[in-house]
Amino acid sequence: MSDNIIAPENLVYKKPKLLNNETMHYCPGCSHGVVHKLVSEVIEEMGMEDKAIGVSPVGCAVFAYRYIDIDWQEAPHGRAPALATGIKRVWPDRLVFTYQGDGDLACIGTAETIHALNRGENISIIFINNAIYGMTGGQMAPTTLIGQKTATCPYGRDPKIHGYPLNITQIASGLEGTCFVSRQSVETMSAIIKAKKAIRKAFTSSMLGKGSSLVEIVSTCNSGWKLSPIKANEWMRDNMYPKYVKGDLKDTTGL
Ligand SMILES: Cc1ncc(C[n+]2csc(CCOP(=O)(O)OP(=O)(O)O)c2C)c(N)n1
Repeated sequence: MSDNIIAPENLVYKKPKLLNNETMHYCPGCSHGVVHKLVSEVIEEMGMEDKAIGVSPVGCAVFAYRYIDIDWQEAPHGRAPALATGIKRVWPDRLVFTYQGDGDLACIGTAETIHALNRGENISIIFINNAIYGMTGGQMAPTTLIGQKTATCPYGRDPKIHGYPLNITQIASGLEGTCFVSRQSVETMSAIIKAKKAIRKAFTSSMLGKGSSLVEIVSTCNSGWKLSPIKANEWMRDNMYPKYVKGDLKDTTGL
């Protein structure tokens, strides 16, 4: 089938120019690759290829800088929003975003996350919530669900011992500094289209100086969850969505 009979909005496999030919290290079925593609597409569509600066985390996305051909800065674990703050304040004309997992953003980096968002820094945070520490072998994260088994809670998360799942995106939506807070996913075409729109709105509003934005992507970690990619998507739908409800939690952008 030739490209010219496919409507542009349905052409999902076209590779963005910013995504290079490096072989990604992500596991088959992992959500990171799709989100990398969306971030690349949005930057290209905004014409910000030479002005985008990503801050990569410690976690599975630690090598994000290898795959998307823009400027990157690597942050110590959890410190990406503080680093992004500095970069954006020095270069206000740049599109500055962080790309972080739930362990990075909602555990070791909770303080940096909350305070950057509360200050209303004109940065965007892309938050990959797979309810687990993927890179280090599937330990419990703040976002791990009640009853979910991980390497460090093999009998399931028990709130009496481990506390409750942290809904940091909801907290973000209650902060005065945020202008756009959204929760999306990338397991179906319609979900991918919505996620891309949210990323675009986040990036656009930070360039317009409207404040901080956060887009959570409810994600799978089939290796950490020990499920096939298809089963992982089913598990995500059945277990993650009731707790991490998708949609826009806050939008004061007027966009
Ligand atoms: C200061 C510090 N503490 C702990 C670690 C070990 N560490 C590396 S990645 C990681 C967890 C990352 O999990 P998450 O942010 O959820 O991202 P994922 O790998 O699931 O994408 C941890 C604890 C580290 N590298 N540095």
